[in-house]
Amino acid sequence: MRGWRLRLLFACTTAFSLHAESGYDAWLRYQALPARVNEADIQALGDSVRLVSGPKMSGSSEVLLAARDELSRGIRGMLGRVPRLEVAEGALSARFAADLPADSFRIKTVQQGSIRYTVIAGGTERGVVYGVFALLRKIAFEQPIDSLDETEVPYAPIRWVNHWDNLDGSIERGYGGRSIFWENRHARSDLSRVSDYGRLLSSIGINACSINNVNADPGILAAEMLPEIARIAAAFRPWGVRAAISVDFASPKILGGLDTFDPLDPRVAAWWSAKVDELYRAIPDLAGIIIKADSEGRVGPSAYGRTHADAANVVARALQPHGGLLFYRGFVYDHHMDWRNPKNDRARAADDNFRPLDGNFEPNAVVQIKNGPIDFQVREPASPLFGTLEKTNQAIELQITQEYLGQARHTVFLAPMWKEVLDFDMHAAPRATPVKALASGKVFGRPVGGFVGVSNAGLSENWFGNHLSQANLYAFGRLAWNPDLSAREISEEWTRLTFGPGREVDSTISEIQLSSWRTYESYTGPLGLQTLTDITGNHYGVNVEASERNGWGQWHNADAQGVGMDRSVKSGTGFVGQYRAEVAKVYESPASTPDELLVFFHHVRYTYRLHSGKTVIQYLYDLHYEGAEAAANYVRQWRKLQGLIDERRYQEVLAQLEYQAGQAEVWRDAVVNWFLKTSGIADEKGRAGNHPGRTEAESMQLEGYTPVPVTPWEAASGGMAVSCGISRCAARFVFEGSPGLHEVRIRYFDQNNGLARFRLFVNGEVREQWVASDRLPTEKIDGTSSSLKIVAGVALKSGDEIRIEGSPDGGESAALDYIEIQ
Ligand code: GCW
Repeated sequence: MRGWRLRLLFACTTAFSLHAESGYDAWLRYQALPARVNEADIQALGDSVRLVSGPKMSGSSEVLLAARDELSRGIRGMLGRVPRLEVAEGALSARFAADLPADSFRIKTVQQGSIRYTVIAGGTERGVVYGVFALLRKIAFEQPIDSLDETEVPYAPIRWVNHWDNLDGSIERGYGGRSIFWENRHARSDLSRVSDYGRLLSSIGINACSINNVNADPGILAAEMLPEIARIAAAFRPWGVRAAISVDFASPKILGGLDTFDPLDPRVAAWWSAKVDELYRAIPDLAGIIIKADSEGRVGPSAYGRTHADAANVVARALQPHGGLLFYRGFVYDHHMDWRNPKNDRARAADDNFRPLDGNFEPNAVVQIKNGPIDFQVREPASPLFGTLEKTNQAIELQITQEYLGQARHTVFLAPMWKEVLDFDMHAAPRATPVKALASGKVFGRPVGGFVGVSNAGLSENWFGNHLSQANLYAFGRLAWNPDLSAREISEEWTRLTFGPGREVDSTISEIQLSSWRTYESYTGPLGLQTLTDITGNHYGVNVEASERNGWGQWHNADAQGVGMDRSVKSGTGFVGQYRAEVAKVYESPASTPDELLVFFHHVRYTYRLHSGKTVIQYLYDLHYEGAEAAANYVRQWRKLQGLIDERRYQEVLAQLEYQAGQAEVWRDAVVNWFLKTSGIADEKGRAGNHPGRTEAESMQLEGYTPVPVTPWEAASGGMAVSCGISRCAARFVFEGSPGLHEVRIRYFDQNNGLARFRLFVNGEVREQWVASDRLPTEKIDGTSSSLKIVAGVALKSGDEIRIEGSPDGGESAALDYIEIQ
């Protein structure tokens, strides 16, 4: 009987759960749990759930009410019926919450005689919300909830996200639509997205969010802006998320009308102090201020010969009376470096700049350090600065938005990469000193420290523009709360909550996620080459030489004999010497440097043998083929999930993975061909430079199309494309392969300045047509616009004519690269 009932329920809820989902609820979907819909499960919680917060706060604030409503929403969604929920005060608070540190929580089942109830206690109200989300996760994971007794304390007090949102509503390096905060230099009139975002942040323990770009518009501090910031802060407040802002260091001059912004000028100090007072009158719980100075064209203390500590401190002091924090970014470097000088090295910049200042910062100032010494590349070693600062607060900055990591068009789950950095032992003291402990202030007993993630979620329905990219925000929050969690645990949690439950679903998605960073690395920049992208442009498409011979310092020094930056002390830039001796010892010689960072630290010949025994060049070839194959495999894996998850997200992720697989081939061919040409060393397996079944467009019979060289040459097969300068052009050739059903793969270019149309004909009959309507970030024919159309199941025999017709539109010339028949 019971079995039947369960099965029936299961059938209903499965059907129900497959309704189209937009991704808006992310991991807070609260899907009905078929196996648990019975009274016993609800009764496990007792007659009620009581929420109590530490004595410092009042018992009925909006945070506690949000916590109660969330609990009700979650339990109703998953279990069908809600027990009594109470916000309790007084004795319960003294008994369960009084000893809890801020932001921590306790969940406990209490049995008093015949009365049983569950208490969720928080050191602060925020802790209560975190406890609520933790209990809801337990229910979602179908863990026992009938005799709970556990306490969780967050690893670090700073668990922030930064947004690089501009006041006009655009987002620097944002890939999920426009700003949820700003439009047209005002806070949006409808801030419900901010509130829903606050809920997501709160669910993973994030307690503050900065709301404007670190490349800050001075206007953020204008008097008329403060009420707007206050509205955004109010939308976050019920979720225990505090707002913060980024400021322009020249504000005293630009906005305040002073003739200087010299941090040591008393008028400047007075201006900051008055401005910060004004800010706190409008937003009493403002979390703090972030400053990017003397970096990438931003002005800073160097204008007056002052130090970064002087700059940080003048604002930090203004914040002190209000309990606010000042974050000063460690991302300071010269982007006009002379590449001809082999001793120059951008990687040195953070340590060179901040080492001499250790101990000179105010106690509420925090140096915010990017995970690696360069800039969010696909792989970098940990920044040596984590191990250098002993008397200065620090926080690690991780990038959730996938700037150099596929811009939410490639699935790249970042927890495995972050874990490698967080767990890396910097040997800064005789005991183990992993980056997570240093950044959190644990090693040198700093008062504050922790984690900052650059999130840049936007107005797109699924927040990031890619359903699978949501996992990076989830992972960031979970790691900031507990960096000892493994990448696998996090990915399994996220998958279960976001797409599950379902065994096949859980394992397939988790496996894709867990391998995705290494897959991306293998086709975009293995061995520590860094992401081989257009570094002076959109940071997206392939462009192997873009980082060379310019002042930005992301050089990899590839020449005919070898590749890599010599950063050793003995013969190179000396960067290795910035690490503590134990670490420096490993990186100083190629023999002891791990393969995956070899060319980050050393210039080696292409014939140099890795620890695996392969030569560098063969490894580069092999890995690019493996990476592209792994990306293609994601599509196959994903297809198995049809019918097991809702159709809308199934189709959207499928389209994204298919796109990624096509793009991985462009990367593969470009990087492989580039190294083949530069090194002159053949691929042992004969793949590099050989493309079976491929006909270059420039070698077809052209009607109206003209051949054009592509820049960079490696972004197009054979270095050439054909482009159409009239209203319609065509290219044709005769198929000479074996008869049967074939896949016809057309590589064309889809810029963002037009909607060119294409038609594929076989023997004069239209077989497929499409519009090049993607919004890829380029107006050029290059590695970014290179796109793939696959037409499957085309019956062909030798002698058939394949003809492709292109109709340009706007600036888009219906350019074609090749057709490949498989
Ligand atoms: O990675 C670079 C980005 C810039 C960014 C800068 C920074 C906000 O390309 O867009 O500027 O880092 O972190 O300040």
